[in-house]
Amino acid sequence: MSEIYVGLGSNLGDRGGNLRFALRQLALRSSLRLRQVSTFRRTAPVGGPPQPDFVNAVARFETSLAPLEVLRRLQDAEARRGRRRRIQDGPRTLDLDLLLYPGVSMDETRLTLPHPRLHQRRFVLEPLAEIAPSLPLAGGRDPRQCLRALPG
Ligand code: PH2
Ligand code: MG
Ligand code: MG
Repeated sequence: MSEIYVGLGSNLGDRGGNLRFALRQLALRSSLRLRQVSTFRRTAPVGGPPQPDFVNAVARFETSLAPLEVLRRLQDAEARRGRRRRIQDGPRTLDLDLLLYPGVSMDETRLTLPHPRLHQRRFVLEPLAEIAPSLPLAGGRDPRQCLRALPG
């Protein structure tokens, strides 16, 4: 069993409802067990075209699935919420990103682990600091230390 972290985001439709749908959908099968969820936070969009605010959260799951199998489950849940991949970094009903899979570091077109922008994104680091304050991230720093290193 591995303890993995998933970033959740939505800035279209019922944003909180979309995140709750994803958590329910992912936990339907016993191969992914929901262990902890951060609070849902409203965040200003980072990058991309002008777009509505996001609701973001981070969840920890226990899983027997391999990283690419987890990715498939995340993409399946995104598709079930009607996500269309059109504009890069554009508005989305549901975005599920595999952030960390312990002991796995990989760089493929389909999946990069750890998530390459994890330690630079306040909308990921703040909820992660809430549920995993001492988790070692880039360069051995924990989420709070990464937050302190952010500009502004
Ligand atoms: N996701 C992005 C780009 N920008 N901004 C916020 N606040 N929250 C997100 O989840 C987000 C973003 C690409 O996935
Ligand atoms: Mg994303
Ligand atoms: Mg994504």
